[in-house]
Amino acid sequence: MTISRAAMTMALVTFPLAMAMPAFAEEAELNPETIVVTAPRITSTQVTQDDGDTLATAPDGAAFIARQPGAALVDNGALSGQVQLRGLFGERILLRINGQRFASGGPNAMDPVMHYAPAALIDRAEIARGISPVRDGPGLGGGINTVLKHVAFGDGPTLAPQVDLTAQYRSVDDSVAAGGMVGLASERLRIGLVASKEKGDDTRFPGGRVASTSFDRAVYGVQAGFKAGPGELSFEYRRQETGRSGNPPFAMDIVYFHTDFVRMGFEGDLARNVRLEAHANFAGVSHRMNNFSLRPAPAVAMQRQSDTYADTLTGDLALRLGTAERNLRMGADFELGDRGYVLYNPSVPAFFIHPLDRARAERFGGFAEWRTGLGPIEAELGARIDRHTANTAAPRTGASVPAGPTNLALAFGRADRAWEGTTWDASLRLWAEAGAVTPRFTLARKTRVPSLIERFSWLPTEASGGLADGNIYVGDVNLRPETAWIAEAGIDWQGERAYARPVVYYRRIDDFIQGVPFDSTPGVINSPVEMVSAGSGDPTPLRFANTDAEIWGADVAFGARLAGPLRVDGVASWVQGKRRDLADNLYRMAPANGRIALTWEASRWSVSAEAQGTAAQNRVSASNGEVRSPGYVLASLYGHWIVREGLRVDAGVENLFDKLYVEHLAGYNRITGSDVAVGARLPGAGRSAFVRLRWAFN
Ligand SMILES: [Cu+2]
Repeated sequence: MTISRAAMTMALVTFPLAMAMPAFAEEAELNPETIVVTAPRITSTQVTQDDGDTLATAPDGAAFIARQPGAALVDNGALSGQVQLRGLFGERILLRINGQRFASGGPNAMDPVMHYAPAALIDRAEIARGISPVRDGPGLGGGINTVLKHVAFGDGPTLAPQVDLTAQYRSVDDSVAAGGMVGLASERLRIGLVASKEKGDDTRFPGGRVASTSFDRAVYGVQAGFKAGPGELSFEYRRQETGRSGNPPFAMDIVYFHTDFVRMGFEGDLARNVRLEAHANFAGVSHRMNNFSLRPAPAVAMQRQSDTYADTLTGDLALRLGTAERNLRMGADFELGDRGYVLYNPSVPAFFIHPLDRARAERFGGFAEWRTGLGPIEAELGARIDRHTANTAAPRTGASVPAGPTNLALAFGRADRAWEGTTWDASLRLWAEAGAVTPRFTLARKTRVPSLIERFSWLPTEASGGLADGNIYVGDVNLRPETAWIAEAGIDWQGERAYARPVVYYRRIDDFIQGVPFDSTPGVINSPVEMVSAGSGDPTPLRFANTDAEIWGADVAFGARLAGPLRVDGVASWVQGKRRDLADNLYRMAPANGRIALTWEASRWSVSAEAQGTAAQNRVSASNGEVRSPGYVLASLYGHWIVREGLRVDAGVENLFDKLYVEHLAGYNRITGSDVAVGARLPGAGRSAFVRLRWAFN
């Protein structure tokens, strides 16, 4: 929940803590619409620029963000949650970890970007709710940069230790999570280690156990920074080992992810008012999933396993001329991606098939941003242009693969398997500092290039980048990029005793990519694709196509001091999405929802009672066969106690009355032998107690 700036200034003891200092300088320049959500504060005095902390107890980084206004969690598995921001999710949001953007390794995004942000390692999330700045790259909607715990430069010439550790137990899945950072830093040098480990059993709900929801994940890494003259050189390496983890709305579960992240950077002032920033990054994912290790195994002939990889190399260079508040910034960046996956039966060596084979996506872009102002009005104008290419190899198939898929592979191998195009993005943001009120206004044109899955899936499969609607999809080599026209208006109001941050927005999206019936005679099996798809159990496959859509909505965060240490805080979100080319709703849109918390807040401890209400969702997508969901109300109790400066305990009970409910954005169960019926929407977690410790000093 949100803790106000006023509450955090209730100073009793002074404690020097520089952990809010950004390790990557470019992330410090945030627009006023960006909200910063931090890990729970650990001192009674800490005053930071952030908008609050969060009490999410789920292991996933996505859940950490999903409590914010306009945000929601698309739940595809305990470690496979995607963030929805104002109706957009998946690759439509510009997601980064420590400023690094990269491609998921799973064709169904079992490892969405926030899979790589275990809760125990998160320092903060910077959330651009409406649009991401053009300097961060192309992207259709908002952006999220999750910054992991890191060593900050110290004050003196000698190395001094820094520690930031978190441990948690949660009852609903009997899970433990522990992790953090230890390091040494002086004013010129910082070196640190990060590590985390999480393990959980199946999640319980009031009807029993949700099968195939256990999880296992470990992260470890090193980081270093060195100040040389006016600049800082930084280096970071992280390895993530995800073990067996369930994905009940998918046809397979995670066997492993082995993922490496390398990031190098230079940031510094070349001269007065000339700042250079440059980064080079690599992310390499290798992944295995199957339908027999974690869930009840089918007959040997039906057992399937898939090995996938995704490598992403990115680089960026930007020059800022001027001060932090009046400047011209120009830059160039690139992103080179390489992905593929093979589907096979481990017991039948000649049965293998590459639905995506050595597929490449390349992007080279440039941008300019002008930060200026006129009187009380502040402005940021930006534009960027990107050149894209995408291609893939002719698919390989084994000798035991039936004729239907083999012939599709041969036909695809003979076809044109390359695309190239240019996109441009532009944005105008205006805001004004007018005392207690900051009005904000944004106009933008933003783009997204189709994923390699959407473009090159020649084999009808359920690979859809995580839609989890049970439909079988094929791609289209000639898909056009999506283009969104965005208008947003909002007010940040901070009064003496209360605050409110309401926003309204409208997005008109041309060439919105969505599944449409494969041909003009759906259900009539008169094409090779429909034949193969019918053989896999879906006689009405969908084809990714450019359609037209619009999304509009409103959200607000608000709060007030009531009397003495009693305060109230709340969030409410409402979004609607429709196709413009036919009468249908967009798929997986969060129902209207809100939550309100009453908090008794002393300087070193607090207790909160929270109610969370979600409306029924009746505006469902017929195209995706989406099922309606009823509304519900949940209650929770939370508290925290700062035992001493730098040591904090959080505890609470979520879903206090053990209410049975389904989240509209959760998928449908695919696991037999679960306490959830096959095909039923996955239920939310039952009553759950948790306790968490955070210990930090520097
Ligand atoms: Cu997978």
